[in-house]
Amino acid sequence: MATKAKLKKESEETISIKPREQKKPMLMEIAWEVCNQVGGIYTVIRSKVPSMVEEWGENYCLVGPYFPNTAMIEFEPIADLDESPFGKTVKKMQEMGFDAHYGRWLVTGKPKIVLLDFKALLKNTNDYKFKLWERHQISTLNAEPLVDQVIALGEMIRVFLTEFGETYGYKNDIVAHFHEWMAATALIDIRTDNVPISTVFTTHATMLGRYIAGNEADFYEKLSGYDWDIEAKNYGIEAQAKIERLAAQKSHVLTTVSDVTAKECEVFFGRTCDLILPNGLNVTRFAATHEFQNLHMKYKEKIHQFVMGHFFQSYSWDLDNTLYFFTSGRYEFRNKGYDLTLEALKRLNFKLVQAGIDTTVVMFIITKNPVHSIDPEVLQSRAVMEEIRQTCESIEKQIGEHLFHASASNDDPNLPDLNEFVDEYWRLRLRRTIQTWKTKKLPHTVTHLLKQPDDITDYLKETNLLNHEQDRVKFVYHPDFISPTNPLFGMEYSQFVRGCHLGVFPSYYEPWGYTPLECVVRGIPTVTSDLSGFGDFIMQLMKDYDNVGVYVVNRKTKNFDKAADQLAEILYKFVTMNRRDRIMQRNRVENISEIFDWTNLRSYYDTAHDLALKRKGVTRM
Ligand code: 1S3
Repeated sequence: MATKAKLKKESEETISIKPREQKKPMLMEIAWEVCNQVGGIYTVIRSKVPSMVEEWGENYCLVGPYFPNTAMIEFEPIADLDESPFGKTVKKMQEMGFDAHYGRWLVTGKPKIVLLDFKALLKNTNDYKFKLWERHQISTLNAEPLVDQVIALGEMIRVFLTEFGETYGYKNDIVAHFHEWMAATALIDIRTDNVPISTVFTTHATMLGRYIAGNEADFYEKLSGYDWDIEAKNYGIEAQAKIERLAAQKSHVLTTVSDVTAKECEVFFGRTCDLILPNGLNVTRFAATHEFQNLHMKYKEKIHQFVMGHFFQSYSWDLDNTLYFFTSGRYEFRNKGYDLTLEALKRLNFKLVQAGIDTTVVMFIITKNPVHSIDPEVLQSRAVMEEIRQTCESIEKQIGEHLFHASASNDDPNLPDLNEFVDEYWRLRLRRTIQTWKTKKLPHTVTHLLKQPDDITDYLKETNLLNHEQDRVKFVYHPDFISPTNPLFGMEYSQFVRGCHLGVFPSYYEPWGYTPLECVVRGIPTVTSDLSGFGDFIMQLMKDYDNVGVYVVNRKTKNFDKAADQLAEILYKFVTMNRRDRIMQRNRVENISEIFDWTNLRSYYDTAHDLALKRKGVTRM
């Protein structure tokens, strides 16, 4: 990989500089998603913590926004501000009248964290906006409300970093690592003010890339010809695009998460990325391989329960001959490849019916779109099925007790007629419950009452993929993320992933893409695309990726129709694989998970921080 060669050169240069007497450097990672889960950046930061704490110890601190509801759960204040430069700076800020909090983030690794409550600053937003325009020519006219919050938080981060430098004493040995434009106005300011802090900026997607790719065909073909300024005006995102661009240009070290996004950075930021920082996870592997296979069985059983409650009210089939596919992520119909996934599944359904294959595929689409509530009919069906189960358990108990008595008091070794052991009440109750449950209606394709139809429901309707009995591919569109409190699944997302057979993520725009990686580390095969950072990374890393259980759809070279064909073929092959081969494939995919452990991938971050210090003339000890 070109990037790796570059990395190596930089670190050799770094080593050749003689270390001078100095304190150990300080590292702060700053992001909107510190202690504030919005999307993938939260996963990057949170999962990386143990590895970062291992390297930086008490010299590491995270900085993010203070939101009381999240802080209540994830944040533990340090009551008496300690004597560390972080504690002292927060104290200073409090004395200046800012609402700054210092403590520990209650995640694995328990790092130090500073949370800044910017609420009180929102009333001054117009002044900050004027300053942004005056100093950096960033226009915030008609910008979305998030921009106001970002600017207010940025002002607090600026004060914090400037004060931190004063408290700690500038020795050019402080690194501030900013993630994404939402944390980046402070970077622009401290660079303009010449605050002697080394800065790293990581973009996890470009604003323009996300917008254009989501709306226009041939984004990648046209990429080199886009004018960032015209497009930013076009999409009404001038403020966001300019903040991002200036942060990228002014940082000492510019990084992104994949080679795919690095190309966008060149076009939209006018600067080449210094380094690529691939995303990892905290990988926990079991001593015995069969452990994760057992977990697959355990959680598959839970999904069976959902499927019975959801579908068997209308008709039933053999659950032992059923495969669970899923896709999940932010609701970006084109970018996340939901359009391609649906089209390929339509073709798969046709192929399976044509070939007379009796395997059933249940496709779960897990994303988030505005809903009123869970559909009461869906809940009702599940509840009645639970009643059937309870009735069966009562009958089972009754039979058991009667059978024991009959057997103990009878000399006849033959099994008595078990029917005699169930009394009329339970027979009737079971029959009535089953009768009230069964319906001729088709099983719902959507589990919730959506506020309005969307591209997914439109597609299912237009193509008549409405869970007909003869369809081999069934759909469950769940427009909310899965959580243990959700009454339909009652499981964690990670458990749901384990219970499935295949994750399908053929994204069109995906700087990295955690979803396929989350499958890999749980030993679940997955589909990705060569336009996603993860897909591109795996293709550079190994040749036989599909044999390992990572299938890549070639969206770079294939148009939508051909890519849909390729995906349908991949899915068809997967469906027709035998159970033994699927088990072996799960072992193989789980086997590569260690590559993505932060203990291996943190080194990319180390290089970025070393380089940032080096560009200020410091060598990390
Ligand atoms: C971004 O989150 P997204 O889903 O909006 O950042 C993630 C973390 O780097 C990345 O995995 C994803 O591709 C980006 O799109």
